[in-house]
Amino acid sequence: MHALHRPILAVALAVAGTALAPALTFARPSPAFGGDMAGRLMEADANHDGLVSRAEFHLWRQSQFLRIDRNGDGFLSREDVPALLSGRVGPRLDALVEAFDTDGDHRVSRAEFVEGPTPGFDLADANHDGLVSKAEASAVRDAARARARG
Ligand SMILES: [Ca+2]
Ligand SMILES: [Ca+2]
Ligand SMILES: [Ca+2]
Repeated sequence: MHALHRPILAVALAVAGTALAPALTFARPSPAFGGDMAGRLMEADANHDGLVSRAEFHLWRQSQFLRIDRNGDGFLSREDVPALLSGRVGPRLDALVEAFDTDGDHRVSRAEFVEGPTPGFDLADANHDGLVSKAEASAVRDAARARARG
């Protein structure tokens, strides 16, 4: 960890952290994150047919996993949060571990994450056909924005 004290690296980590935070927001299964998630859900549409299938969603989760697993050990844990960001990002990661850690080892394996709860997808898939359309994603986003406005 001594390398982290070098200022340039610290800045690089701060920038990386801004990418890490939304990834964690997405992963966190809380009703409040619905809008945030829906805005980015269409990123999972790998074949660009305007629909996100569960298979596409799971594939997308794999790329999210690689983003969050910053130390590349194959598990999501506090060790992936730079000390610099532990105050802001740490609690989100704790929430993620709480929601996704099915075997109770206090870290989240790739399988636990990829196959874990999908509250955002479920919320967006209003007609329960296993596909999220652009319209469904927009509807969730708009509803969340309306809630945010009060
Ligand atoms: Ca698709
Ligand atoms: Ca890790
Ligand atoms: Ca685990």
